[in-house]
Amino acid sequence: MAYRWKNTLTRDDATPEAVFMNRRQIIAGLSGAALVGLPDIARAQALEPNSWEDITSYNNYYEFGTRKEDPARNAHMLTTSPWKVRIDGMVDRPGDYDFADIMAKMTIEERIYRLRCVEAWSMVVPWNGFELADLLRMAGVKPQAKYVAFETALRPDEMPGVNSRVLDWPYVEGLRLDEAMHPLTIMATGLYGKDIPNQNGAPMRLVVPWKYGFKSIKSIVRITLTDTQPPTSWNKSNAREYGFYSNVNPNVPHRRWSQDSERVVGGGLFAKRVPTQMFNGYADEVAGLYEGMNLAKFY
Ligand SMILES: Nc1nc2c(c(=O)[nH]1)N[C@H]1C(S)=C(S)[C@@H](COP(=O)(O)O)O[C@H]1N2
Ligand SMILES: [Mo]
Repeated sequence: MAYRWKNTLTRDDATPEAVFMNRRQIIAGLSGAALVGLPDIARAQALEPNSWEDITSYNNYYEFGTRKEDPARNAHMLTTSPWKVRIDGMVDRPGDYDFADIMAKMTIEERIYRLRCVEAWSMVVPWNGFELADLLRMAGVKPQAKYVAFETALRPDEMPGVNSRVLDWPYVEGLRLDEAMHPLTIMATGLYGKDIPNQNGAPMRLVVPWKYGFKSIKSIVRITLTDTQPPTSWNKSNAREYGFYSNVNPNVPHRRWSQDSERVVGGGLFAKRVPTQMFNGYADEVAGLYEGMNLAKFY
């Protein structure tokens, strides 16, 4: 049964993208029609997805360049099939898993989440994907494991951006095991019912909706279960500005800008700024993971 966060109710059924689906990216979420008859309070909370155009042309994927338009221009160079994902470390069944075999075993559903970048912009994305917990259970997590480390592909021939030393390649990220196992944490494999475009992290990228966007690492080739906190790219690059946890928190400013509001991408003349919410609006679901942590502090 699909886990449904209360605000993941809507899709804009006037959006033409919604009608495109393929066999691998079956939409199992609520259709727009399901909104009809909902009380106004539910509509008011509902997230209106950004357009396909917004989501696929305004990206951060530094392996393809640092400007927002670079990934859409360059990411076609990435070969995503065949694709292997090494799952290793503290697991019962380590190995090189074929992405197609993973897809055959996982339940794909739709999750409409807000993505909040640490740069103070956001958009609402109708992902298709599966729960990371299901993949980790497939590999069998050993009891000693406390963290999950992730690694992006590093292909200098296909990724023009890795010739720049803007980050230490490959891009790496990490989660605490309980964060990784949380039902909101997904591996996204699709967008608007189609295969996820390369610029968004094909064939498989992490989405952790209550954390700043840089935690949602793209084009994953390796997942390692470990008992020590793994290094993460932005923390290695600047530990004073980017923490390991990096939960969305309007009360903790970035050292160079406020985090208390965000620019909503798209909208043209109607572009707006909205207040940033604690845990990006997912506090009811995830605040319990951080009991005892001082939410006024930088982590
Ligand atoms: N490998 C890799 N993953 C990455 C990034 C990156 O540069 N390289 N950028 C991150 C940042 S900063 C954000 S905001 C999101 C953007 O995801 P999107 O382009 O799908 O909106 O991807 C994250 N994942
Ligand atoms: Mo970001």
